[in-house]
Amino acid sequence: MIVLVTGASSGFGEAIARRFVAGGARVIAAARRSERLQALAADLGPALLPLTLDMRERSALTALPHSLPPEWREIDVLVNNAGLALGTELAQHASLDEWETMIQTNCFGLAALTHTLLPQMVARGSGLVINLGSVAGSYPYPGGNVYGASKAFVDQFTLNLRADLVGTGVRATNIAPGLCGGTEFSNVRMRGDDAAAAKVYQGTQPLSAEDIAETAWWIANLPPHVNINKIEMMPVCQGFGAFNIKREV
Ligand code: NDP
Ligand code: 8X3
Repeated sequence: MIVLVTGASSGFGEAIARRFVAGGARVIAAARRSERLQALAADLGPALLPLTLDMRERSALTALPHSLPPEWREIDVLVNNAGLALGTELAQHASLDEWETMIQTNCFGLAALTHTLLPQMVARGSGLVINLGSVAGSYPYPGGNVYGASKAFVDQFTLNLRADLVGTGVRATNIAPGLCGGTEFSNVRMRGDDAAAAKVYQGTQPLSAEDIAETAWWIANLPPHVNINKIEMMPVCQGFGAFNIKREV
């Protein structure tokens, strides 16, 4: 099994790469920070191929798989994991540049890479696209705005892939996690304010990257007639908020 994992330089992507290599797969590990990928390759050996890739660079995405060594080109599983949230400001105070980065990475990059790799999967009559969505794609919260909307795109894109792929043997899944610690997600979202990032997880037992990796491994190893459309995961300590109502006093 050849697996392309985006965002493999940290968090879920790194854990997914480790889990699939441990299970006997060959993994193409993609991200911008090549030194992280080189370290992962040094750790995991020849079953891991590091690939420097910016999900905002359309031409780099469409050049795949031809830019890979020939023996790595038949990709069985695409894990569209690279993504980010930037900021927690309300929409009326948010940065338009940050909105653009989230939409480019979480939506366009994910769609473009899928578009590039789907024809070879369809031609072979098998393949799997695992997209990393979020509970933020289903449930709104203050400050979620474009991040939540980008993950709603991931949810609906996955379902529409399913609609288009019926009869091809190619599968598609949205893994939608809630609070998950031990990754760089909140450090990035808080723009490097590590104390603010740590507070997000204070007093909780969040999901771990390994929980997500195990789920991805399970999905990829189900019998070929089984498609998990969406799997939503939360730590037991997380629940739902009440509707926010502004009352006149
Ligand atoms: P991390 O910040 O630890 O990992 C994000 C990964 O995405 C990094 O490897 C980063 O690599 C990569 N990435 C970001 N921008 C780009 C880009 N332009 N081009 C290529 N790679 C990029 O976060 P997580 O592991 O926690 O998150 C992974 C995914 O899971 C994201 O899509 C996130 O939205 C989603 N998610 C996370 C949750 C959480 O609570 N942690 C919960 C629900 C969903 P590099 O910087 O080297 O390019
Ligand atoms: C990450 C989960 O709740 O921070 O997608 O939006 S949340």
